[in-house]
Amino acid sequence: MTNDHPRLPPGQQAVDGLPTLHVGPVPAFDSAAWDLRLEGEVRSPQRLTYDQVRALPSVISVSDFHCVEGWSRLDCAWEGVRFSDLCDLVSPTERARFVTVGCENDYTTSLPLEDMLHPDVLLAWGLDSAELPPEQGFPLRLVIPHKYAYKSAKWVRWLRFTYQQELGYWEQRGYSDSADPWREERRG
Ligand SMILES: Nc1nc2c(c(=O)[nH]1)N[C@H]1C(S)=C(S)[C@@H](COP(=O)(O)O)O[C@H]1N2
Ligand SMILES: [Mo]
Repeated sequence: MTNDHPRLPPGQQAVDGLPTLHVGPVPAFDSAAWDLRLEGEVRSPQRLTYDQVRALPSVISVSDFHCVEGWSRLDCAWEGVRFSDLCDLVSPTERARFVTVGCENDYTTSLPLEDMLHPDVLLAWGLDSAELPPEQGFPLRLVIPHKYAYKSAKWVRWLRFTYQQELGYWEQRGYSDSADPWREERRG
């Protein structure tokens, strides 16, 4: 991201731990039954097993995490695959403008494709040199540091490339869809 804004967004306080926050129970993970579907406006839809996901080229990317409720956790060292690398696998069509992210327990969010393509946007399985704890999104979560954390969906199961935007779980309930922490876009 650019450095033309303060590191800590307005109205945020840095905290030490990562407070755990989600709707519904922590889902069980069965690697034999689990898959990740990449679908919609793409030339080659994919269905990846968990082993296939973990075999993709991975990176460690350090970024800050900003929850809309006012806490920020600085310097999270996320490990996973860049969304842009997943994108290369499926080759989006010219019509692909948004991505809807679908999770266990019917949690969803969505983002413009352009935002998803930033190099610090990962599908992550690790944090700070350890596997993610289940309550923090294991086996796979989205990390999109330049948006409020309700966009960083845990327990991701599918990514749908779309032409029309599909509003996510919190976005349908009054939270901002653009969710830019430096503009304090908290409510829609
Ligand atoms: N599947 C799912 N992902 C989710 C949520 C959720 O309810 N379900 N909550 C979001 C919100 S509001 C926040 S602040 C972060 C919290 O991430 P953490 O529990 O790892 O701190 O997860 C986000 N991802
Ligand atoms: Mo949040």
